[in-house]
Amino acid sequence: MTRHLITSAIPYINGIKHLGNLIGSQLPADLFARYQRARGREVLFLCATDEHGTPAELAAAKAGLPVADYCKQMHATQSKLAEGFRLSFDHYGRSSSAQNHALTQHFAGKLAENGLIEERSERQVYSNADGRFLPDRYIEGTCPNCGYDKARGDQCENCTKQLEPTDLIDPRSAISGSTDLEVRETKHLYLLQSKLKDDLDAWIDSQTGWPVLTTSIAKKWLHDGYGLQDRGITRDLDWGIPVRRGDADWPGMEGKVFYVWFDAPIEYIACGAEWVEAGKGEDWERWWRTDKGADDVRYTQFMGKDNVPFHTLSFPATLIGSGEPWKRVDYLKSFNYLNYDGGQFSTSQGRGIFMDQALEILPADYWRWWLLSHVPESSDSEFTWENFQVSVNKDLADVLGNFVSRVTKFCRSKFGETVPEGGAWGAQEEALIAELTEHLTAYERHMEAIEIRKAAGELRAIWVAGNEYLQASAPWSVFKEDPERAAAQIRLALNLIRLYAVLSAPFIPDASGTLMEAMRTEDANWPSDLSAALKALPAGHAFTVPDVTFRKISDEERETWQDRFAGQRT
Ligand code: B3M
Ligand code: ZN
Repeated sequence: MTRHLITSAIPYINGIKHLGNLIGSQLPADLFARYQRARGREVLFLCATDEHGTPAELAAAKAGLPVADYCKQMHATQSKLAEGFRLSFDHYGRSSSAQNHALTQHFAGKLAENGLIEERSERQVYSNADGRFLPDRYIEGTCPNCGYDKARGDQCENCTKQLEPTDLIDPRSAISGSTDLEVRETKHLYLLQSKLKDDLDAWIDSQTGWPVLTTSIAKKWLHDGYGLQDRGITRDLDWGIPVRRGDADWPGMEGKVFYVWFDAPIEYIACGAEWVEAGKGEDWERWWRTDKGADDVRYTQFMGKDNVPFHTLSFPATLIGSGEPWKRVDYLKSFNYLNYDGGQFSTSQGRGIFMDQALEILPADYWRWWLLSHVPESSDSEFTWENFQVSVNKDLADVLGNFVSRVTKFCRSKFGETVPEGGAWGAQEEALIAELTEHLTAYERHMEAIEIRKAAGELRAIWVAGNEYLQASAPWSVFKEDPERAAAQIRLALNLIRLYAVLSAPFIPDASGTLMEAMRTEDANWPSDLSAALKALPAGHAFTVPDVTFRKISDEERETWQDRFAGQRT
């Protein structure tokens, strides 16, 4: 049977992620992982923090911490939030791990051996006071265009003009403020991606099942010649993976590190090794090496659309260029952007709702349901508080929550807290099962194809069908004339609650757990035949009435939150 290797783009370490980041890769990846596990398939689901590069250094400096300490703390924070949202990673690793150091250096060594790496000399600004080369954005000065005195070496924030560090008037180091700067020669490594163009082209052509958004982005970068320019894969930074050729020193590269986008995707693989090191798994190569058993692995990646070129071109170039049999992605699911209330979510501007804040105001399932059912799949989508309130109140409280509460409370009052016996199914029940079967088939099809909005629509339809059945069959009136018939109806409805728990678990795992507990069952088997599945809880089986599964969001709450999140996060 196919095994599923699933990775989510690894979030930058530089701060707590907002809901736009969450729905752009990690949450949909979790949905898919949970679904595949529920279907009984073997899954390895990996994610990590992306800890290198200038943004990590800058964030650490802002927090007043050594960068290693900052990353360690922020990894712990991000892990906790991931747990809060019930992201079911088999391992949540770190791109700064020893495993990633070794593997990144290994790949660089192989690429060099295969003639795919070239040293090139460049001229770059060096700060004598800081004793280091400065990346463009670490240089500040006066903008030659508008006179703004805090323009950065890559761009003036005030007039948006793109700059070269040498354009700045009175340049100084953004680290120390020193003006003792000079332009020096420095050597960097370039990955000769252009030599791999034909291999990449052939590989992308062979990926017939990819979504249009993915293929069109890949082809665009491949053919306009820009994406496949040879890429500088080293940087003059202190923090990062030291440039080495496998185990050996790389003469002339002392004090340099690999570029963050070179080592970040390699962390997907290294994370497997971390998973084993952490004692959670036995053999990571069986997932990652086609010569070591990964032939029956289907590898699915999840990411935002801006990450696609790195995953369709740069990372495959590393893997192909190594000449070794590494598992490559089979299906790449990419997303558009989620906007926030008429604008964009923004980490730098603190705009929108961040993962920690979301969990402060409501449990994970409320967010998971809204985000997944509004995932920016075919176009950008927008979070508004009105829409959030309407969806939660309607789908979760009125449809699902209300069904559970009516059925369990009615049963308790008329038959007690056990599944009632007597009566038989009739035409109404047959019709319901036929309808549910149709929706279930569609639900499974969309989940397999990772068509998330469509899947959410089918799940909602499955909940609605139960409500309509209850409304039409009206056991509360039937009970007066024919208690046996009412018993049969309620027995079915109680079984529907268990079925809902099983089918909804990938979307709303906590609520699903609550329902399973209330139904006092551990039978979470995915149904193959609904007539049988709806008899899983036999007459006489005890249950309890659960607490409110989902509560409604009041207008007052909505307004309070709207105000609270209108400004900038402080
Ligand atoms: N950290 C960018 C992002 O979070 C980057 C992804 C790396 S995936 C290997 O969007
Ligand atoms: Zn300017």
